[in-house]
Amino acid sequence: MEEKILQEIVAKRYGKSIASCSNEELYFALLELTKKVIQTKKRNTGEKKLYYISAEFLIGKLLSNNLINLQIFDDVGDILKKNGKSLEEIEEIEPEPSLGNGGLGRLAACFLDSIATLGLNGDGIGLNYHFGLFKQEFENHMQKETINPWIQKESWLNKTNITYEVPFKDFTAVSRLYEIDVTGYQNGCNKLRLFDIETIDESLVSKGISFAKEEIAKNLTLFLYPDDSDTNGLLLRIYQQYFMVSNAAQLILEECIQAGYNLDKLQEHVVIQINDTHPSLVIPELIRLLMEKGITMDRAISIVSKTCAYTNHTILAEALEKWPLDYLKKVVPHLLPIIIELDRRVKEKYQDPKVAIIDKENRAHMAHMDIHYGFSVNGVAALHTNILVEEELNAFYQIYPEKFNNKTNGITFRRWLMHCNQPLTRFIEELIGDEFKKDATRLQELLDFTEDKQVLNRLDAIKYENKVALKKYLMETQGIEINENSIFDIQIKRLHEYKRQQMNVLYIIYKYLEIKKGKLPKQPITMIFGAKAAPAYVIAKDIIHVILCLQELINQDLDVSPYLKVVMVENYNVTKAAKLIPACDISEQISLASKEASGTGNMKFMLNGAITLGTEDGANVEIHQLVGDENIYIFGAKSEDVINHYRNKDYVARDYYENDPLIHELVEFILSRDMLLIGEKKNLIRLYQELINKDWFMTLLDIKDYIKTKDQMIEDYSDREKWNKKALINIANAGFFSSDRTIEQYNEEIWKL
Ligand code: 26Q
Repeated sequence: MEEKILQEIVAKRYGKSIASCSNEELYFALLELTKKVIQTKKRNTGEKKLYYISAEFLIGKLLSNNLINLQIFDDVGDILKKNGKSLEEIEEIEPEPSLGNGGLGRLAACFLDSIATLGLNGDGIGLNYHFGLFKQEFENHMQKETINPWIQKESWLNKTNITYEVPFKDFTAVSRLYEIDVTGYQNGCNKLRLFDIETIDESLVSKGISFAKEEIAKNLTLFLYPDDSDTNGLLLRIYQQYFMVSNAAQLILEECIQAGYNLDKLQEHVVIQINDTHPSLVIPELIRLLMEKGITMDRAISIVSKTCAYTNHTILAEALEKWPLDYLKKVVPHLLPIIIELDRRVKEKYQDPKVAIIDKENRAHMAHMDIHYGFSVNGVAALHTNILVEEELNAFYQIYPEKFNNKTNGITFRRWLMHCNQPLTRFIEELIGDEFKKDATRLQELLDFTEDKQVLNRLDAIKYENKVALKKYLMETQGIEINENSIFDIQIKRLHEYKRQQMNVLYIIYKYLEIKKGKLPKQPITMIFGAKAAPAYVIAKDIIHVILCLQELINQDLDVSPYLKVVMVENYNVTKAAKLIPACDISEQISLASKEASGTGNMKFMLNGAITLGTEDGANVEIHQLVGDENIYIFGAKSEDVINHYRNKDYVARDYYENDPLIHELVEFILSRDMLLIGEKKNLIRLYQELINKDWFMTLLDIKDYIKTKDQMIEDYSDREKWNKKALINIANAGFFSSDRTIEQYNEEIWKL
């Protein structure tokens, strides 16, 4: 069936047969084919609709994802094979839409997949950034940023004729809505709705990713989260956020009016999920628009408060958005009276300055507005929600205990198992059938095989096959050779001090020095990193520099390189994650306890049979509970300890550095002759100073326990049967982390669609 359609498409487009098309031609033909098939699918509908508003949707490439969900992946693969083509190679042609920074954006993408799969009536709303997260290149052991375009003449985007006017102080922007179909696995479709402005001027970009920030009409949707380190950047963020939510609010109201709903009962037909504080201005904007339609302010506030729900993704104070009123006045003066009134009502009832919307410095706290004027506040893992309730947001919890709830994150198994790890998927099917694809908890049935040597050997063989595939990929893309018989230890995530890539760096130094002294590990180890650092985040970039220097140093060292190898993958993104995760043995989840809200990479690794090396942080806590002490390696200070250190201000990095000879030696190595020969003195010194004088995320507190635990892990790896059993137990217990489960909980407890 598909074969005939594909033949027709290529004949019409290129006047050729499938076999004589290039991969590029076939990619566009498959795009057309997939869009055709989507047209035949039903749209999810209902009396009530979810609008998931998010500044980021890190959807990644969509071709395979859609083919899988439409259940034509295998057929299309076979047709191509028959014609001497490979879907995997064709996929390489597809540009990746990197419309997110990391976890929060990828979560939104997984959620869209699950919402559609569960047949729920819900769309995503966001912005159509022309350039996704910057493309990372390495030059002289440093990160260099360049633009990352993804929109082509033909793409997944469908242009609509929906446009709105968005009023700013100095001009009115005219928007245009684009849509991407979201296919559910064996179910109906929804949409990702991305707003754009037609006056964008891509030629505004000069060197790297710098651009003229003043001409808002020309740059509003040019970039995802531009640099916010200067005033113009910050203002642009407010422009973007208001543009996003004003369009969203207008679209929502228009859809309700078209459906004939009474706006007075908006909450019966609409629920808005506010993904972190980035879309928070939707609250005053909806109130404003309802008032324009003749509804009183009291009523409007009451309606909106029953319609909006807020998800918190962080407890890092610096990531919580507070907008100076002066800035808001420059961009959206018409929202000011509403925000001031919302604040006045709060202050009238509650005198505690901690719960005010507008603080003494005249800044509006977005999260505070969300909590007062939304009906639900959720954290993203059990530990995270507890910390919100007991610490960070306790003053709010005292007022509104009923609003607080937890929704432990999840991942879509369609992408993070079925697509990225086909050998493992097929093997699981052989063992327990394919019900796990719709009901992930069925993976538990794998526990019947924990003593089955044949099964454990097959698991080992699949891991090996995936390692060989990664080896080939790294050779092709970066010209780097790795040893498929070594332990693959992987840390892939945004570069941030709290995630502690620098602690992993100290371990590498430790291992390097050990090997130099003749203490060889039982197995060779390959340490793989993938991470982008925010362009203005100086220390994060210094950490990348150190990793790249170590990569070179060790590579050149003939004593050490047979046993230890460091690889920093360039331009880490969703596509690369899908190639790295199935090949991993050790999953590095080593954030300072209490700082990682959840983590979702940890879940992807577990599902693919890697063993977690982690702190009791975020969802690691829940992984630990599910697999038990035997099947995870936990180390480091607990979150209560960490919170106490901050409270008592009693952590002094320098004490560890001065009093512990090993720690001293490892930190000193950063400024060793060998490192200075390869790297830049300025960058190395800065990181060194940071570690001994500040170390805000307590690397030196946990480093010894980390080294001990990781060494134990490497030791244990040699008992292959025991290790493979751990891997199987991890896979079997990963079902809880399906985003289908997460979305069912959102729906049952918050959305009620
Ligand atoms: C805020 C203000 C100014 C500029 C930028 C920002 C900003 C941008 C992006 C703040 C936060 C983000 C992204 C946060 C994020 O990705 N958080 C992650 O969310 C995941 C999904 O819930 C969790 O698993 C991770 O633990 C959390 O770090």
